[in-house]
This record gives sequence, C-alpha cells and structure tokens, in this order.
Amino acid sequence: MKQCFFAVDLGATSGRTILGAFTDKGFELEEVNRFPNHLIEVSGHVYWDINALYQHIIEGLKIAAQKQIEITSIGIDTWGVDFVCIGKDGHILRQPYAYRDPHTIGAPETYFNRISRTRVYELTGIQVMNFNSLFQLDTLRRNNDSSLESADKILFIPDALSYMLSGKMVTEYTIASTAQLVNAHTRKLEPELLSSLGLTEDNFGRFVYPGELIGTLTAEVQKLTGLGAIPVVAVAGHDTGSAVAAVPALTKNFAYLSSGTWSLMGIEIDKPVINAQTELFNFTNEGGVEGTIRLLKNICGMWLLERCRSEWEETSYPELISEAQKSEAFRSIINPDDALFSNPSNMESAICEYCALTNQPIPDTRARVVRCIFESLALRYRHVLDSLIALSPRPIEVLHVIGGGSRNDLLNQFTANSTGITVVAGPSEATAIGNIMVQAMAAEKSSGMDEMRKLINSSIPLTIFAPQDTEEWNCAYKRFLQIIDLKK
Ligand code: LRH
Repeated sequence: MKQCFFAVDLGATSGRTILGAFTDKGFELEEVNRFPNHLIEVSGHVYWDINALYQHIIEGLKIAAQKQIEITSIGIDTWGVDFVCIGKDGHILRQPYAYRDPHTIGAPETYFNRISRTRVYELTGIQVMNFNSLFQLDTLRRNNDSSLESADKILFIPDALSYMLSGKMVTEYTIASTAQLVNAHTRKLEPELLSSLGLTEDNFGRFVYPGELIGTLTAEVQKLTGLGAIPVVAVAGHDTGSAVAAVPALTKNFAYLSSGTWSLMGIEIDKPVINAQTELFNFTNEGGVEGTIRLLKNICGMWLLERCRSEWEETSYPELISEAQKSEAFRSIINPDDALFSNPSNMESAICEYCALTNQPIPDTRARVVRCIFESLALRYRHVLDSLIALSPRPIEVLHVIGGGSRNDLLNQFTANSTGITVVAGPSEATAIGNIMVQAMAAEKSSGMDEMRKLINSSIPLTIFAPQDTEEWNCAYKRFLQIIDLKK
C-alpha cells in the first residue's frame, strides 16, 4: 500500500486536496478534489462559508479512503488573516468575515491612536494592511460584535479547520504571524497587542510551530470518512509560508514571487529586518518554516483577472492569455495596488475608470484589459523588486515564480523583461508541496527544507525566462512611475 500525505490547500477563490508521496523518482502528487471558494455578501458584510470548506475536505478524505490509500498525516494551509470565534461550548459562533469586508477601511489609523504605528511595526515587523487580524479584531471590539463578545477562543482559518477535524484547538505560528499578533523576535503571541484588544493568550489555542502534532481525526470524522485515527499535523498554516518552503532554489541568492490571487514578492532571511526603511516601504517579516523569515510585500495579483473573468463568463485562461499576447503593447498602465481595485462592484469598469482618471486610452476590449493587467503587474513587480534589492543582505540572482500564476508564460516573460532578471517558473502547486514537505519532515522522512528544495528542483519541470526588450520595458517603467504619481 502506498504511503501518502494528505494536503488541504485553500485559496481565496478555490481549494483543493492533494495526496503527496515520495518515490524513488522523487515526488508524486495526485489531486483528490478541487472546489470553488467564494466571498458571500449578506447585508453589507462579506463572509466565507467555513462549513462548506469543511464539507469539501470531508469529501476529499472519503475519496482517499475509498482508494484504500494509507494516509500518514493531514495538514491544512489557507489564505491569511481571517478567523472564527468559538464559544464556551466549542461551537463556531458565526461564519467568518472575509478580509475584503469593508468594515476595516481606515481601521489601522484608528488603532494607531492607542498604540503607535511605529510601535506596532517594531513589535511585529508586519506590513500594515487594513485587513490584518489585529485591525479586524479591533474593529469587531469597537463595534461590540456579538461573536467576539461571546468568544472563548479565536482560531485562524487553518486552525479552525484542523479543530473541526481533530477537536483540538491550536494557534499555529506562521498564520498568527501574518495576523500581526506575533512578536517577530520572541516568535510568540505579543501580550501588549493582545491586551489592547481585551484578549489574553487563553483566548487562543495551544501555540504550535510547523511540524507539531495537533491531534487525530475525531470519532465523528472517522465515521464520516471511513478513515482511522489519522494524525492532523500543523504545517505552515499560512499558504504563503507553505509555498515559499517549496521554492526550488539551490542557493540562497534568490527572490520569490508566490503568484495566485495575491502576488507575494520577497526574499528569505534568517532574522527579521525591522528598521525605518522597511517600515517606510511597508515590507513585512512573516514567520516561516524552520525559523526562516519572509521579508516580502503583498501585491494585488491575479485578483484583477479573476474578477474580470467572473464578469466574462469564466472564459478560459489560455484563451485570455493568447488574446492579450496579440494585443497592442503598453496602451494603458495601471497600479494594480490602487484602492480602486480592492473589491469594486465591477473590476473591468474600475480599470477603465483608473485609465480615464490618468488620461490614458480606455481598454475597450477584453484583450486590452488583460494586456493592461499583465503589463501593469510586471511593472509593479519591478517596483517592489528594486526596493527588495536595496534591502537584501545577499545579491538576488534569480526570481522564482511559484504557484498557479507560474503557469502563465506571457506574464513570466513580461516579469523577466520588466525586472531584468532571470525568471524560473514552477512548481505551480508549490503551496501543496510545501504543506506535504512539512508533514514529511514531521514523519522524519526528510532531513529538512534544503534537502526538499533539491528534490523539488530535480523532480519537477521548471521553465526559464530570460529578459528581453529591455529598452521598451525601461520606458514603460518610467511611465508607470509617472502614472502612480498622477493618481496620488
Ligand atoms: C495569500 C494570502 C496572503 C495574505 C492574504 C490575505 O493567499 O495568504 O499572504 O496576505 O492571503
């Protein structure tokens, strides 16, 4: 019987469960089930459906049981910052708000009246974004939210799903770190921040690091799925942490771009870098696997195209990419991180509005919209990479693009052209691979991340993109900087 690790990997628009095994040839992955994940808007709030996500995981486990696969352990990673409140009776108090809920607009500024921005950054090293759990929790507190008021525990999404499977409550380090609740130096929950929210450590589950055992499947889940008392292991519960663990780098001189709904661009370092410059650039220091730190920035990634696609009856990606490839270059340029694009009622109209506001031609065909998105993303990547190069203690020789977006050859080429550095694309399933790697490390089937990265590099096909058309891209970059300035 084959021995496998079961990875649950949930993103903001879709989720999947994957079986991973190590063979003589390297690494084998098999997708078990894939399902959509949607924002649900009700009465002015935006929610996730945690029960539906649980149901999909149960379906995946049932399929694995029917195939008579021996599962060594289960690990869950998800997008960051969102959480559920759990009552004294152990029940989830309501569906969790999604990070695109408008309730946190302006929340950091309100919070900084009590603890200054510099102090918060000094403690956590985390970039300020409206939706960080710190500001979500403070907003709920100010609004006397009934679920927070009745909460005994707060569980981040991967921890909440692990709880639903195992009955055990934990707070996993990487997901708590991106929440902006962890002290970057002690690598534990920060009491000063918790007390500003009226909370203590007792309001969270047992604090664990990637690789620790959470519990085993409850009797109920065993009955539902037909599986035995399989261990549920803490992986890097934050999807970006799992993805970056699977960067197939052979040396340390690399930057990465984890490309999905978000584009997370950064470098991996041993200790947090928290200084006036990183604060000014709003760079984050997120906790990762094996004590590593991800110095990175969130860039609005495929979200723009994902939203346009849903407005265009889900036209396939290959079709959209090929239309964009034939379309005129550098017709209109946007800043993908402009607030206009955070959750507009219509993404295509928001892009047209941005172009009108900055006196550029309106992208009036689908191909032009997609071309505008890809070129603008590539230019924004250069913008962020330039700051990273200035901050990095090591030279950056290569940019590893990982995640679903690494399948987009046109964008990969644009990224190489714009940044002027070689892009290595793949693996597209980095997050699930990183999740499985940590489970393998916990099962002592691997000596650690370096060995795993070598294995991924040698067993998964990677594509290399060398920079081209440097002159045109340099001119476009100057325009990009002017446009950002104009829109301020
Ligand atoms: C990417 C991600 C990112 C977070 C965002 C909310 O999926 O986890 O790292 O900042 O979702």
